[in-house]
Amino acid sequence: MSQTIVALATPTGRSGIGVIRLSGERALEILKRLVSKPDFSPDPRKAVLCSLSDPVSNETLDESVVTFFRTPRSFTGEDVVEISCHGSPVLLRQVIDICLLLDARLAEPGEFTLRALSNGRIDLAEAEAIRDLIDAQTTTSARQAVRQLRGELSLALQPLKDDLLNIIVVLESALEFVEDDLPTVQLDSVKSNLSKIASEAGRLADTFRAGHLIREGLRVAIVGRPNVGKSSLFNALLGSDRAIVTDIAGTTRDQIHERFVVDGIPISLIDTAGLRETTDTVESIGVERAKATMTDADIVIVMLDASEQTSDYDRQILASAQHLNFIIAINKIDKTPATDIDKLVASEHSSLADFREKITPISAKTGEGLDDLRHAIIRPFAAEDISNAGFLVTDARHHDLLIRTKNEIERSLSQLNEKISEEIVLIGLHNALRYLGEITGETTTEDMLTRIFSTFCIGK
Ligand SMILES: Nc1nc2c(ncn2[C@@H]2O[C@H](COP(=O)(O)OP(=O)(O)OP(=O)(O)O)[C@@H](O)[C@H]2O)c(=O)[nH]1
Ligand SMILES: [Mg+2]
Repeated sequence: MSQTIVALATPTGRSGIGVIRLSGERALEILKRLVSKPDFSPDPRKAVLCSLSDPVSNETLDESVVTFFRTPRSFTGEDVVEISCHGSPVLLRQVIDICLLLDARLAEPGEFTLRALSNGRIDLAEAEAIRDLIDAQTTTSARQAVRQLRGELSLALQPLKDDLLNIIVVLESALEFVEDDLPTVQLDSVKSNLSKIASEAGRLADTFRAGHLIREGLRVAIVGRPNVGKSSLFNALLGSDRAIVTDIAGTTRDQIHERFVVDGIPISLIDTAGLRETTDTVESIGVERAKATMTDADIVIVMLDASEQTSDYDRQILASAQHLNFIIAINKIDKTPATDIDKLVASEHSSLADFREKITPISAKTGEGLDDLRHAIIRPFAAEDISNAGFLVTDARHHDLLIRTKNEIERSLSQLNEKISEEIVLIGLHNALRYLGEITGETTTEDMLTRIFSTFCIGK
């Protein structure tokens, strides 16, 4: 029997309420000691107001609400006790210490969820969804995590596993009767089912492009020569005066980054030091950092000043962005008569004619063009509105396993077409079934589980 575990389920620090959770055989016993009532027998799933006290000193610790969940009808499937104390870090520490004295041990990261998995309360994809929901940075990724938590991925995979297993059974029975080849009708149906499974695995894998985007987001760097208005744009996109803006060239020296969201995609926006040659040591370090950041970014916004001719510096910056993913923001259109791309390109910025598609005219000062710029940032990554997309695969592990499943099945399919022995074909199909099982956890190794659960937070 596994040991009873305890952890703070709410964040550390002062708060209205702090919840301590216990799971395991001794959970109720420990609660009885904490409320100093040896015959305490709370109704399962009912909140009860209790006085907690220190069993050694008999000192009253808190007035708390406790809830008991009897095995197997609990999150972990074991006896679970949740104690809602007042959210004092000192008090919470004291209650946890008492639980440890009473023979509980501190839970490892994700251990409550791991127990829920081991006891068959949830599958691995659902367990990972709990982690993703907790870690979600945007409402879009939270919504996707909830869909996975409610079993959408597992449900989508079940028919693939069932069909694959049926095919394996057919081919294995054909093996037993070596003299008889599989009748053509049956073979055709096996092939067509296999290609359906492969294409469904492929379709699910393809949703990862959008799924990855809503989960990991984009790194976006604003670069340009000094004073073009990079920090002004940074502030305007964030809607706060985060970066210092002055009319002195070389104001920004160290880069700063902040997050915001466009259509469900989390964006990490980076303001950089203006690119120019300088003898100032601090500024030149900033310039070097800006260049490094540029190459690391998913997309670079090269900023130009609409009220000034494109300079050699601007052209150099554009040249260094050539091999990167970049767009051009022509800023300060409030200062020029030409505010649309055609006029800008026809007047001060004729050397940009080749980049027409990449240009967005903006004014960081008045806010004009900023919506267009927001969309220009995400356009190369999200063709359609992904905040309202269907179910998306968001986990790289799931994506990888789906691709492997598809590849194995396609290989088996071409082996069938080439009339290669069923024995060989079956190897690939068994692999495919194992990969699908690894997503939901039936065939996941201990090592893998340890690795996955180490990415969870303590108390979950
Ligand atoms: N008229 C007008 N002025 C702007 C606009 N954007 C920025 N400015 C002004 O341009 C000057 C430079 O702006 P910053 O945002 O500090 O420019 P920067 O590119 O961050 O400059 P460095 O940090 O020195 O590289 C400030 O005086 C801003 O008020 C704009 O859209 N229109
Ligand atoms: Mg700046």
